[in-house]
Order: sequence, then structure tokens, then C-alpha cells
Amino acid sequence: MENIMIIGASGQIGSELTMKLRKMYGHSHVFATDLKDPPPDVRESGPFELLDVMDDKRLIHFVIRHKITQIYHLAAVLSGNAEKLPMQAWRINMDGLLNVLDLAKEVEEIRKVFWPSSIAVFGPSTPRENTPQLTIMEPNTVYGISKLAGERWCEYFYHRYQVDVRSIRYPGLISYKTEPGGGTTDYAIEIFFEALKKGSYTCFLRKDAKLPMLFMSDAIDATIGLMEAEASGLSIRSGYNIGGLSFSPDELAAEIRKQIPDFTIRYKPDYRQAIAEGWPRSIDDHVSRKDWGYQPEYNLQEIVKVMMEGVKDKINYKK
Ligand code: NAD
Ligand code: AKB
Repeated sequence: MENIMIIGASGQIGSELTMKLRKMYGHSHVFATDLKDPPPDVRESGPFELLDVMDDKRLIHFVIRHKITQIYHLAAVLSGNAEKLPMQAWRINMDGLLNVLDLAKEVEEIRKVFWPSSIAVFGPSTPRENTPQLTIMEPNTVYGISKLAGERWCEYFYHRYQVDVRSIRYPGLISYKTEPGGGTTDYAIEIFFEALKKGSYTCFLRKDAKLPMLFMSDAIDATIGLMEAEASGLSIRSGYNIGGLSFSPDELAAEIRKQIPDFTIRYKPDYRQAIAEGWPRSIDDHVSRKDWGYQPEYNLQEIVKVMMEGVKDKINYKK
């Protein structure tokens, strides 16, 4: 029997991953934790506890008390916010991960750990089109540096202590349930809320800032797919590349305009444009497809359709 702990369960990914894992493993076996309260469905459908991943003593008590066998460690400071407080972001992103890896090394019952990396591990010297799994990695953001160091630590713990840690380099994730946490790709979510509320949006990236993106349900399926894969088939213990689709703000705006013909977009790039310029424009994910059968489903048209419906419900849109 599995008992699963999610750290960062109130965030954009955690709030959806928790619900999916509860359906699969039983509601009482998926323990959600975060520094802040979760959305009502997470709070009401199973156990939730306020917990700081920096508190290693409480962490170990929690794991032993609930006989935890798998940890999904999602808590982090994302790219945009990390540039505002670099040292704080570094501490949360690194010490949080090291607490979890060290715990998994000490507690034999913990069989598997998931920790997300990001396309932010790449930098301006990386080939930007069809970015390979193995390539030059010289990130120039504190978030990217913390993700690259995190990948090195994951691989180290796997080889040195046999901790079965698995990781994906997520691209920008698109969803409407929970607000995104302060990243560079957040524009691709905000745009839907503003389009429906105001009919216009001011984008903080340039119109041609093309980035790899993925719909949340594809990201959740990929995460669980990787965690359920046979360990013997996994050739990567740093972070797996996964792609999906790639688009720029003006391509997304054009797709939204098919549903809201009067929608207008202005461009006012800020510090996040420089972050986007150091990231890949598209991703080569053939290693993930080969090792554990990664296969995303949603294209841009489908994402826009589902986002429009979801955001309308969320804001009680009436027209
Ligand atoms: P988020 O900011 O929405 O959620 C993170 C959650 O962690 C928040 O609920 C926050 O309260 C919690 N948290 C922060 N500090 C904590 C602490 N000390 N102890 C416990 N909880 C704490 O972020 P997200 O988008 O859900 O991302 C989750 C993970 O996925 C992060 O590691 C992020 O870097 C990675 N990722 C996300 C994306 C994306 O597009 N969302 C892309 C690439 C990688
Ligand atoms: C961010 O923009 O910081 C995240 C990411 C791609 O890691 N969405």
C-alpha cells in the first residue's frame, strides 16, 4: 500500500496533482502539505497539514507518523519571483530539496521521490530550437541555477545512496484552477482571465517570445507516468526533457481572437523578457518518449478551447 506525501500541494501543479493521485490511490492515502491553505477540494477530500519543507524535524516526524512511501516535492520559488529575492529563492529551492533527498536516504520506507526541474536549467548558450536532452547548460537566472544544481543533487543521491528520485524539466504549464506562482510563462494563463474580463491584455513578454508550453493534464499524466515507470527503463536521473507545443504571445492572442474577435493585446516587456530570451523555444523529448512512453495530447486549439470554458466557469462569466 502506498502513502503519498505532496509538498507544495496548494500551488498550481500540486492542487491538481493531489486530486488525481487521490482518485488513483484512495483519498486517505494522499497527504497534502503546504505553507498556505489549499483550494477547498484538496482540503475537503483528504488529509492536509500546514508544513514548511525547511523544517527538517517536522518533516521526518510527518513521514514516520503517516508511513509515507512516496514524496512529490513541488515547493519552490519560480523564475520571476526568484529574481526579486535571489538568496531567499536559492535557500528555499536548494535546502528544501536537500531536506527531502536526505530524508529519503535515511527513511527506508520512502521508495520514490518526484522533484520537478524546468526548462530554466538551460541558458543563453544552449541551442534554442529542439533543445536536446544533453547539451550546454549555463543558466543565468537564480531559478535556473537552483534547478540545475537540484538536478545534479538528484543524480548524486541516486548513484551514491540509491535514492529512487525522478524528475521532469517542465515547460510552462497552462491551467485555470489555481493561480500560477510567479513565473515567466504565467502570461499564457493571465491572458485568458484578462481577455474574458476586460477584452484586452498587456503582455510582459515581447510578441515573438516563443516558449515551450504544456497543458496541465498532460503534465500531470507525464508526472504520474514517470513515477509509475519501471526503474530499470530510466536512463536519466537528472531531469527528463518534455515538450508539448511551442507558441509566442502573438500566436496565442490570434487563437484567442478566434473566440473573442475584439480581443486586443499590447506589449510592455519587463525583466521577464530577459529570462525568456535565455530559455529554449522548443524541446527535443525523444528520450522521454523512448524511456517511459511520454505522449502529450493537447494542441494549441484544444488548450484555448478548454481554457476559455474553464476560466468562464471560474470567474462566473456572463455575456
Ligand atoms: P506554485 O508557486 O504554484 O506552488 C508552489 C507551492 O509551494 C505554493 O503553494 C507554496 O505555498 C508552496 N511553498 C513554498 N515554499 C514552501 C515551503 N517552504 N514549504 C512548503 N511549501 C512551500 O508553483 P507550481 O507552478 O505549482 O510549481 C511546482 C513545482 O514545479 C516547482 O518546483 C516549480 O519550479 C516546478 N515547475 C513549474 C512550472 C509551471 O509552469 N508551473 C514549470 C516548470 C517547473
Ligand atoms: C516559470 O516560468 O518560472 C516556470 C518554469 C517554466 O519553470 N513556469
